[in-house]
Amino acid sequence: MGLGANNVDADARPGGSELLTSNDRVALLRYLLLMRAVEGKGLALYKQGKVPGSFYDGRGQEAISVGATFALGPGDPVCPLIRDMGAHLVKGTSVEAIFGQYLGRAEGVSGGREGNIHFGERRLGVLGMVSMLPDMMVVATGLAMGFKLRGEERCAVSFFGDGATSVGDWHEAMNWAGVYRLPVIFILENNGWAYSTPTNKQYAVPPLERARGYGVEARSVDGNDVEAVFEATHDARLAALRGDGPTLIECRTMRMHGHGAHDDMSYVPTELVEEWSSRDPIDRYSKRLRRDLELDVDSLRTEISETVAEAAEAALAMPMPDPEEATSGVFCEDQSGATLGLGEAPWSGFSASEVQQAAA
Ligand SMILES: Cc1ncc(C[n+]2csc(CCOP(=O)(O)OP(=O)(O)O)c2C)c(N)n1
Repeated sequence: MGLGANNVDADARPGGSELLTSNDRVALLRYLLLMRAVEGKGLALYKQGKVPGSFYDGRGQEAISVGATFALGPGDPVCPLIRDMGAHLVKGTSVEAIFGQYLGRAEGVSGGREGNIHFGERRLGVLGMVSMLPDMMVVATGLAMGFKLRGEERCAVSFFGDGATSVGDWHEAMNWAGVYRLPVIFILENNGWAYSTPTNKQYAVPPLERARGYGVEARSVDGNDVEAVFEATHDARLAALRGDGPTLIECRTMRMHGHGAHDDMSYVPTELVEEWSSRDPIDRYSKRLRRDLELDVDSLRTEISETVAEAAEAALAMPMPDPEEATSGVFCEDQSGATLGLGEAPWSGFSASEVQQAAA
């Protein structure tokens, strides 16, 4: 059986995070709505036969990649997986480029070489994922090792699911990060299922306890509360930059769609899905901002769906890639394109001078 919805109710938390201004909170809701709208439209295009391959999304888990990435500085790279479109959006990947990616177009992020999984804009500090789970843990740990050796004030972030915690590389990455006190944040999206395998068939000792066994600070938050995820990541980042080492943040959540569009999730009990529907991260945050800021959420939704519809139209008009180009960029022939650049850092807590300093 997967996770029950018996954890703290975010609606009960009055006020929200003191680290966030009203504009920050609206920005968070905007990213949440954007992620859902982009993936909803992507799924519709897939069902129309316009997206090659399969289609994967993070419905129900939006608060995790959005909240965590919002806490990061421009120089902090992220390693998102298939549930983490929010990381791409917060770092600054354009919605048009994402649709170009879905549709395999020349102006998609990977120039039409891939579908909706293995892509990332390195110039924004986003690494395209390696599918073998949990290899991006090792990549993020290696990045953090590099930052430490070079004395750079940056931390790396890796997202992964509960299933990834059962594989050997997870343990090696945790152990190495713990031993060398590396500036890395491990974001565990514990949705109770690894494809169709529930967590009680996945591990005997919870990931938090295993993390502590490797000397990694570990905490658990409500993954459907975007501000809780933001705060936990903010704290973990400060600890990493202070030299206090790695943190694992378990975000308790539920995947509300199948593993991919081909999976009807019939292995998940209906009652569990219903229970989690009432804890939808976007509905809850919309309710809070209507209450706290008297925000007109409907107008925001309309604006976002228009943006998304226009971006999808623009991508449908993009050319297909030139077949002659298919093998270019497969191997690293030119180091200049391989550099990890600076992403956007929209949180108001980063002053303009901090962002400039990172760029210098
Ligand atoms: C080493 C390895 N084995 C199997 C797979 C196939 N696979 C892709 S995703 C997945 C389930 C992952 O579950 P989890 O990490 O809990 O993430 P979730 O799908 O729940 O978001 C599996 C088995 C893989 N990518 N890598």
